[in-house]
This record gives sequence, C-alpha cells and structure tokens, in this order.
Amino acid sequence: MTTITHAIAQERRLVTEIPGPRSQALQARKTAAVSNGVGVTLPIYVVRAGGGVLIDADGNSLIDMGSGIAVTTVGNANPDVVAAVQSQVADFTHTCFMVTPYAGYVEVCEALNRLTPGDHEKRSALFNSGAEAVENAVKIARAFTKRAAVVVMEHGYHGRTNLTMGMTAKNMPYKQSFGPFAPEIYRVPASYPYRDRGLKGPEMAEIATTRIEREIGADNVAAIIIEPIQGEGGFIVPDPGYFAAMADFARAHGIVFVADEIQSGFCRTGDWFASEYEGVVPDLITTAKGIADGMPLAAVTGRAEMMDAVHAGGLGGTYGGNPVACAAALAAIDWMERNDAPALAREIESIMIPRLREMALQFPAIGDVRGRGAMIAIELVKPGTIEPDAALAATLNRYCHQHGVVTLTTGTHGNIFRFLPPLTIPRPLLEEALGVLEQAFESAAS
Ligand code: PLZ
Repeated sequence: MTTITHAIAQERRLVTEIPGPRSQALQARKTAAVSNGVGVTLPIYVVRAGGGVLIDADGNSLIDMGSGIAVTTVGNANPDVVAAVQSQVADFTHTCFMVTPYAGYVEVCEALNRLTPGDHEKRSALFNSGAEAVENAVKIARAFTKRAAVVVMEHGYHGRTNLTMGMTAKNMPYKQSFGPFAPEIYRVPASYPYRDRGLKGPEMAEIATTRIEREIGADNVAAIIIEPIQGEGGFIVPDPGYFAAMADFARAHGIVFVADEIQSGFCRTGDWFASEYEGVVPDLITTAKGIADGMPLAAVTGRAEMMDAVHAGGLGGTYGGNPVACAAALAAIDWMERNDAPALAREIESIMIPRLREMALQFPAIGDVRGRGAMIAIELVKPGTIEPDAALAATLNRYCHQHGVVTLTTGTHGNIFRFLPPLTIPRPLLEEALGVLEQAFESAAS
C-alpha cells in the first residue's frame, strides 16, 4: 500500500476488558440520558481515531473494520481534512447557501459533476444526510417526469425518514411501529446471486420489469432507485447484467434511473462509483458518507435537464452544503484523487477475498464470500444449507469486539458479516483483523 504516515500508533492493544470501566460508566450515563431508540453496536467510547484504529476512553486501541458505516474512507480525522475544516471554521461557520452563498458549495458541486459517471451536462444539490438526498432525488424525478410511482428493490435500504423508511425493505429495526408510510412506493425483486437459485442477472431483471409493467404501469413510474451493491440489505452484488438491464428499461420508458451510491460511492468499491463497474451511467446519483470524512454532507447529482426541472426555491434547507462540510469534502476528494483511492480499495479486496475464501473452505458456515474493493462480506448459513445463521453472526461479532476489532453485521436476515475498513488501514492491521475473525470461527466451533 502507499505509505501513509499516522499520528496514532497503528496497533491493536487492549489494556482493559471491552468495554472498559470508563466506557461502562459512560454507557450508564447514555442509558440515563439518551433515548433507548438510539442503539449502540459496541459501547466503547471513542476519544481519538485515525489510520485503521479507534482509541477508547480506557486507552484501548481497536482495529476499525467499519469506518463508522463506510464514512471515514480517507481515514478518520484525515490530516488534510482536519486542516481544511480548521481553516474554514475560523473564517465562517454558516451563512445558509440559500441566503448568501459561498464558493465551497459550488466547488463541491463542480467536483461531483466531474467525478460521477457520464460526460453529459450535470448539476448537483447538497443536503445533510443520505436519507435527505434520496428524498430529494425522488422530488426531482417527480418534478421532471410529472409521474408519482417510485420503484425500489427487495433488500433495499434508503434511510429512516418517512419517505425513505417506506422505500427501505427491512421492517425491524427501521420501520416497526413507525407507519403509515408514504404511498406510491413499489418493491420488485433484486438480483441476489447466492439466493436466486441459478437465475442470472438478465432473468432477474426480466422478472422485476415484468412486475413493473403489470402491477404499476411503466408510464406511471417516476424513478427506479437501486443501490449498485446493496449495503444494509446484505452487501449483495447483483449478478452481471441486472443493474444494466434495469437502467436500460428505465431509459426505454422515460423513467429516471437513480443509483443510490451513499454506501458504495467515493472509491469504496474500487471505482469512484460502483455504477461504473457495469458501465452504467445513472440519470441521478445520490451520495453521502464517504464524501466528507464524517462531516454531514450529502448530494444529488444528475442530468442538467432533470436537476433544472425543479422550480427555483424547490430544493434546499438551512444547513445543506454547510461551508465546513464542503471544506471537508473538497479536502477528502483531493486526497482520493492524489492517492488513487480506487486502487487502495482494490488492494484491500485482493488481500481480503482470497483469505476469506480460504476460511470458507475451513468453516462450512461461510456460504458466500462477496463484495468489491473495501466493501466485503461473508454470508453465514447453517452448514450444508442456505438457511441464514444470524446467531453465528452475532457470536462472531461479539468475539471480534472483545478481541479489539470493530466489526459490523448486516442483511435482511442479520446473517451477513461485513467489512468496511478505511482505505488508510495499514496492511498488517487488516491481516491481523482477519486473523481475529479466524479465531472467532474456531472459538465458535469449539
Ligand atoms: N442509502 C444506500 O447505506 C445509510 C444506515 C445505518 P443516512 N446506511 C447506514 C442506520 O442504521 O441508520 C444509507 C445507505 C444507503 C441511504 C442511506 C441513508 O443515509 O445518512 O443514514 O440518512
């Protein structure tokens, strides 16, 4: 990997049990002060982070295999981002771009228009969160097409606001007791190669598009919204041809094709955007997470005629494209370009996939190894079947946490063990994390 210097020692070092006494005390305060609705995966309270590690309040140093859910792609507190944020925050913190604008917002939009797939004329608009970007993509598609229906996928995830909850597939924990949801949202089959019983990408697309024609009517559809690699649904990489066939169908019927690249974008999968893998040029693309190294920023980027179909004043919000978040994004994007971040992601894939395939030979509970770049997962099943084993995912997760590796699970069935390391993670730490996972399997088997 390219040599990256780190301010924090890049090591796994446990000096207390996990969580330690200071984290436990903070967790007790959390229980007393924070809504029970806000869950915590691993209650170690972080005081510093960078490279590939998180340091907690007890002085433990844990390997970060989650990047705060695919956010700190350029490394937590990346020094270039820190410098840009410090400089901006000293100049001004906020004006509201809709009241008195500033250059940083325009520069982020220019960068998005340049970096997203396709060389057609584009425009962008900035928001605060991924869910907000998805909502705005729907607003834009409806304004452009003058149609109402929105098509989403089985296993899809798009956020926790009312519209995006309705667009999200999984009930618990995202939707339970929070309805009613917005109307005109329709769900069709996604391509899930491990579970599609041999059906190929184009065949799955045929099933999905036939459903759209029969049950909704293609002429009523404003937008088809797909994650090129599904994130919360289980790191599902569609079978070749599915994603492109869905884009072709949209184009043939005047439907706006939206790629939700909030988790897969910004070099995470070994390309700048995962849509590029199949050469698909989405009409609109939603981004967030990796765009600004953790500062809240999200965007919709797309065809000028679609983005400009909205009346002036129809898009916005008090904080969208905050100047500090924009400064962070410009520094993060610059870092990605200078360090060939897609190549860093591909290097992580080349280390992880062979090692996980080896483990799959040894541990029959690993039913599938998949993913691209630094977005990699294993699907856990009851050996000899494809029956999901969520309990094993939870057991392995606990083992990794207790041994100083921050790991995450995902998936509609909760049985996917996923890896989203920062691209700055030193190679030996990555290998050490995989070693801990191997021990977790051994410990679960004994
Ligand atoms: N679209 C594809 O992955 C966020 C959600 C974690 P926000 N994924 C992590 C959780 O439990 O809330 C996500 C995504 C895709 C949209 C979103 C929503 O982005 O920034 O969380 O609103």
